[in-house]
Amino acid sequence: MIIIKFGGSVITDKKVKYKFRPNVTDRLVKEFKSGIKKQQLILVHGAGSFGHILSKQYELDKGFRSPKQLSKVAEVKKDVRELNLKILQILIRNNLNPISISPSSVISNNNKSISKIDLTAFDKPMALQFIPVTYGDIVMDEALGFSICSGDQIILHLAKKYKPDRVIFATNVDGVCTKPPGRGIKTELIEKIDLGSGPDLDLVKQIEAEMKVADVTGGIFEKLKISMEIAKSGVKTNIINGTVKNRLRDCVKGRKVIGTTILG
Ligand code: IP8
Repeated sequence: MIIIKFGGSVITDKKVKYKFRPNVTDRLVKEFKSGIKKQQLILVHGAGSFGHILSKQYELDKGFRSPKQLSKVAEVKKDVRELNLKILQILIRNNLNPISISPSSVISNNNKSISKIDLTAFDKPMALQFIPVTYGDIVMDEALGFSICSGDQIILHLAKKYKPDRVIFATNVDGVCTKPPGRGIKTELIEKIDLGSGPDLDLVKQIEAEMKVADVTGGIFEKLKISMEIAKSGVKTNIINGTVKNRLRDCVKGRKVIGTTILG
């Protein structure tokens, strides 16, 4: 099994509300399709500018604060569903058989973390070789009323449960760097983090300040933390640049590509 995340910053323009990138998404779909052999696939996608902008503006990541937020929660949930529909359409046009799983129907949070997830919603479609497709969403939260459940959090749970051969995060950066890139400071891509050999956590913490755009679920640093959690259950993660042509294809094929690999 392979679990792939289409990052919201790849499939949308994260700075422009509702700017979907159909061509990029279509290319990514074609790439994993040509790379995959017979493995089962689960696809998870981020919310991008369909979820993060309003969530940040109305502090939806903090949970219920005021009744004024409710219409915004409703709106974001509709918006991320709309993004999901666009992706389903592209998958179907590429002759794949996706089954969409709405996170809020199968997941509950407690204080921003997943406390319940109904995996039969994934098991049953997979038994028929459908591709389960799910996404970052707002879900009900036992402590906070509602909270954000990122695609990365969902992947962490799925990876722990299904122990896939690999998790691949298709992001808009080459991987995790020693320092935030693009500020004239010398930075290097961290090619491999092997938890078994004790990674230098101070090094990876330096990238925390990287994401300047609205991102209520933490950006590349959060992704690294999640990948390290995934690695603890023995599952390998690749963080790669999905904006570069054929990188996802080659990664799915098991070729060595530019990126950060996290091993348990
Ligand atoms: O883009 C965030 O999911 P992500 C979901 O996977 C919302 O982090 C609603 C902002």
